[in-house]
Amino acid sequence: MRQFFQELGEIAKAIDREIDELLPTSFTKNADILFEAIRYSAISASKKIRGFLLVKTADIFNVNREQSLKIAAAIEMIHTYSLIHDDLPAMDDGDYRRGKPSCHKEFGEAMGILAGDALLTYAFEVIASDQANIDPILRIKIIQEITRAIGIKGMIGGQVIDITSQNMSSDDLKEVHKLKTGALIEASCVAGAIMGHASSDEMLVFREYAGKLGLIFQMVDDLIDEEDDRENANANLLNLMPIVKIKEEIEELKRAAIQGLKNLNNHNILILVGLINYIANQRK
Ligand code: GRG
Repeated sequence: MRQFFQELGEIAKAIDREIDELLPTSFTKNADILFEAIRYSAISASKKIRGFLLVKTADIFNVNREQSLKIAAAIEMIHTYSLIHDDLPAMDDGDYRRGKPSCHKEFGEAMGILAGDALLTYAFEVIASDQANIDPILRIKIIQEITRAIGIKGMIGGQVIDITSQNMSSDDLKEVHKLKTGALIEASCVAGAIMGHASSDEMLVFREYAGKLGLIFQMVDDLIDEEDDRENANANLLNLMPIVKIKEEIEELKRAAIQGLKNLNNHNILILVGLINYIANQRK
């Protein structure tokens, strides 16, 4: 596990450097506040799990790091946008994020909305641009995968169901988890596989693995909520299933995901096994 944490830390730093280089610092003096807000949120204490997943999946196919880090940085910009918007008063109304005041608390609500919008838009500018020399067909496939994951039938749809639904069953809530949190995690892995020209069979394995990883991620987050102040909490599996059952399901999802990866018969998948172990065991 020590090697896993070392790699996670190194890649997180490399993604941070990439984001730092990619993000513009200025455009016109009167808009400098926007760049400050974007950098405040995007370059901060984040684990960079989605970007790590993308880079390590791409590594399996020996994709050039310059290329995978660029797309990983874009994925992390999209993730940061979702957190900035999720923290807004109209959503989860979060005062703190990544160990400091949330974006709108620091820069005001309007700037929070705009910083999120700008990060989302800029991420696609990065992916579509030719600066990393990625085959344009692959760029389109990556954009297709990510937009599907974060759009109406993905993250946004999941957030809407979460906000508007009452009396969800545990299965309903797991579907929301898959859309709201899992879809971008799945897309991160699939984007790495797309960059590596994975075959359709390989693609399926990565999709299955990352789909399960995404669901585990949110199920563990629900478990963590047990210790938190849940006055304003969203729907949580803890209210719908016994803890022991949630833990059993996490173990079963993990087991199935690892088995799928092992069927690829490739030694380089071990880091993805490390990742799912790490996510499943986080403060569980
Ligand atoms: C409002 C557009 C919009 C979307 C909101 C993604 C989403 C939909 C909501 C997620 C909000 C949230 C806090 C979910 C809980 C899962 C969680 C802890 C996400 C944080 O992800 P980490 O732990 O964060 O990977 P870091 O800071 O390490 O990047």
